[in-house]
Amino acid sequence: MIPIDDSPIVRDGKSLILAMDHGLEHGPVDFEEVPQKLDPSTVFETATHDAVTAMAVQKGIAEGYYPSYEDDVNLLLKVNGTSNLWMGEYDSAVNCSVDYAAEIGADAVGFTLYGGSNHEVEMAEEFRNVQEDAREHDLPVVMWSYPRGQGLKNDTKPEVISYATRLGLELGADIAKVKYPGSPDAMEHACKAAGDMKVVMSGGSKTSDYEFLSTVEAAVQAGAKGLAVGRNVWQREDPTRILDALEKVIYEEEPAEDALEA
Ligand code: FBP
Repeated sequence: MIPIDDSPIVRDGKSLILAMDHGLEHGPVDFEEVPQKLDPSTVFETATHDAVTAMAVQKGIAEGYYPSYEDDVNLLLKVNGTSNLWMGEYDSAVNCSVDYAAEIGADAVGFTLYGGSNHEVEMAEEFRNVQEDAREHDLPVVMWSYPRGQGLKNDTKPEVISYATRLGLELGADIAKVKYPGSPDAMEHACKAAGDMKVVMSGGSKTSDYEFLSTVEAAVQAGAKGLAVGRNVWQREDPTRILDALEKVIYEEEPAEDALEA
């Protein structure tokens, strides 16, 4: 593990990663209600908020848009990803090398591992290369640890999420991003299973302000070190308002209700 607390993607031991790789992972459908967000610059603007410690994007978006934001945004380059057009067993193509990510200014790299997929073995081997190359460049590695596949009927069960965080620790991630396992106790166990590796909660599809913030609050109280979120921020009409509230819930550990009142 590298001294992750010194990384620019960490603020006071925590992270708020703004993800915008949905155009690849889900397709333009995620932008239907917010068509202006099809322009990646709009989300880079949102990522300049002080609460955001890194913006997670794929290589093409980084090449095209990051140069205008490199003074104000930390880049987390997602080095694998697959479209929703792919109908096979869960897998993810490695789309960018760590060397190239470093060359275009990445502050960290991200990698999705589908533990439990029929492709887990190949994916873990790819992760090994990414993780070791990242060490050469002193770049932290964030694992999107998403157990999924034919054998897994419920990918947010407590034991599945604890296994997901543990996979991150065992394989050498610095941060693992996991789905909320449904209760504070289950989240606490998942964080303990991660040892001293940081766990961040995954945002998920858009919910109400209170529902979203109270889940983030519960996750942070249970030991999560922040959030990696996309739709719950940039699909909102006013992303700044929710980021102001997230800043309070994550870094100041304020209750969701108080954070929303301000
Ligand atoms: P959201 O907060 O919008 O769920 O984004 C986080 C993220 O991990 C993205 O990086 C990724 O595109 C998406 O979720 C994948 O979601 P899923 O595979 O659950 O549909």
